[in-house]
Amino acid sequence: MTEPQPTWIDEEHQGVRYGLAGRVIAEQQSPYQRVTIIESERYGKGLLLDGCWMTAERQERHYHEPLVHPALCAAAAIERVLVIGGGDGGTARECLRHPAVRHLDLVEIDGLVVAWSQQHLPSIGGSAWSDPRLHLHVGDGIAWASGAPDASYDVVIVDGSDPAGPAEGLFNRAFFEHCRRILRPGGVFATQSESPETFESVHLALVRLLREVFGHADPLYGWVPMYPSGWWSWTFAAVDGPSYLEPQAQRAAEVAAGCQIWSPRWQQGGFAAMPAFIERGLSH
Ligand code: SPD
Repeated sequence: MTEPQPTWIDEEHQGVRYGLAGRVIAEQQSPYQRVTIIESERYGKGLLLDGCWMTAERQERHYHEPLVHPALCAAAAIERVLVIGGGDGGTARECLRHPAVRHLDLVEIDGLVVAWSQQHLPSIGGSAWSDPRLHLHVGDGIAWASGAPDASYDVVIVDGSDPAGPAEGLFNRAFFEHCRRILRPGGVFATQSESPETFESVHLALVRLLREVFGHADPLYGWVPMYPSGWWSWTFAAVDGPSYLEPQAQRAAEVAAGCQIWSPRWQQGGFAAMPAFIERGLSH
């Protein structure tokens, strides 16, 4: 059988296409969403959910390192970590590079995302899949957070997709209140918080809500070239104070040499790089 010729695979928003030349190698409707695996020349194999880019082998570090290290380098302790979503394994992989992490619960709603990531994108989860500290649960992360005991995690990370479909509940007050409740004192919460350009109103509403719920929340800006506009954000929150702004030197030193994007210097610039229209939007 001849292989399909490369074509354009696009995510489309508001009259703009964000695409890669490549071919679809697997596609299936799961109980939750359409799961697509592609192969591209530029970024290798990749994953889309409901037609939206999630990750790709040679691009994923732009997203996973900024989501993980500001939180893991700041929380008072990092013994117990919860990751909600993140079924490709990239967020878990970055967390488990921190030797002080003893137990990581990864709660992904869609078993097909996990199975196909392990099969087609094994480098993204890497050694996380066989790390005894990883506890994989295929189930609803919102229910997991609401059922978890008070003060049971040092870090909670939400690595969900966009606020439509199965990830919608990962953007609301009730869910964030549980995330705050299950954090230990000195704990840090982190979530992907969409593009300030393509999803300006979602981004603003999310940062405002996290500030209300946790008391402290700040967005970090960077680039994920395959995502809409390429301009992305991650938001960190904490009850006790904005510890996430400054990485602890010892923790940073343990992971920095293995990072492609994140460094203490990059993080400092990313928090400072708030665009003026977002600064204005957050001031009222
Ligand atoms: N619009 C893309 C939002 C993607 C968030 N999660 C990606 C999963 C990578 N682990």
